[in-house]
Amino acid sequence: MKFGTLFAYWVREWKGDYALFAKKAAKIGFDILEISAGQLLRMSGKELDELRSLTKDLGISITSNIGPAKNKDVSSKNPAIRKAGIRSLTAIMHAMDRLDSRVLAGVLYSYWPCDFREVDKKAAWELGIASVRDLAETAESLGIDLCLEVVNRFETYILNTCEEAVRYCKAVGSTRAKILLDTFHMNIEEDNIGDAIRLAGPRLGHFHVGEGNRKVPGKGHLPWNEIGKALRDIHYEKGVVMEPFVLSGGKVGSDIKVWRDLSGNATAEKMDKDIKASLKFLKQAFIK
Ligand SMILES: [Mn+2]
Repeated sequence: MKFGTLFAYWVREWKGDYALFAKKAAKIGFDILEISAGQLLRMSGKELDELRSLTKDLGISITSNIGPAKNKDVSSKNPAIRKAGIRSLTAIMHAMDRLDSRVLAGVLYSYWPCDFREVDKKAAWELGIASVRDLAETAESLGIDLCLEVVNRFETYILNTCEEAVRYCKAVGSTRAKILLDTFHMNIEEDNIGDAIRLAGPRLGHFHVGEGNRKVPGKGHLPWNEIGKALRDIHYEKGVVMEPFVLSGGKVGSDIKVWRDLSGNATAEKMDKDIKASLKFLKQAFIK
C-alpha cells in the first residue's frame, strides 16, 4: 500500500502551491500527495512538467481529486451540461497524463456538493453511466483509473454504498472504472466497513481514510485494525490517502462543514507532528 494525504489538510482553499506541499509530504514520509484536479487546468504545460520532475525527484506520486461543479455534472438531464462535464474531465485527464498522475478520484459521476434540488436517481444513473463510459475510453487510452467515490447521503443521492458502486461500475463496464471508498462516509452508510471493502475487492482503486469527524486516523474510534485486515484480505496495494479536515473557515471549511476548530488550535509544527504520528499509526494497523 502507498500512503498519502490530501494537501487541503494544511489550507482553507481548494488550491495551493503543490511544489511546497509535495516537499512537505515527502519530508513527513508520505508516498502520495493528493491535489485538486481542477487546478491542473489553470497550470501551464511548463508548470505541469516542473511539478512532474520535482515529484519524481522526491519519490512522491500525485493523485488528483475533484468534486465537479453543478454546471459540469455528467449526469445532468441537460445535454449541454453533460457535454461540458465530459469535456472538462477529459481535459483534466490530459493534464494528469502530462503530470504523470494516474488516479482521478471523487464524485466524478455527478457534482459536489450536491444541493438535492433534483433527485431523480434512475435518470442520474442512466445518464451518468453513459458519460462515465465515455470518460473511461480516454482513461483507458491514457492509463488513468477513474475512481468513483462513494459518499454519504448528505453529499449525494447517487452512490451511498459500496454495493451501489459495484453495480454502477459493472454497468459502466470498463477496467478503468474503479471504486473509491472513504472511511468517513462508510462509517455513516455501511453495515460493516470490512465487509464493504471485501465486496469492492479488485474494483477498489483508491482508498480515503479519516475518522468519523474527519480528524487524522488514530484520533477517533474507527476500527483501523479491522479496516487494515480487510485491505489485506483483498491484497490491496494501491493508495491509502488521508483526507483530514480540521481547520474551519474558507471554502474548504464551508464545503466540508467544519464549523469549529478540530485541530486543537494547532500551530503549523503541531499540524505536521499530528499527521506524521497518524501515518505511523496507520502503517502499524495496515501493514502486517
Ligand atoms: Mn473522500
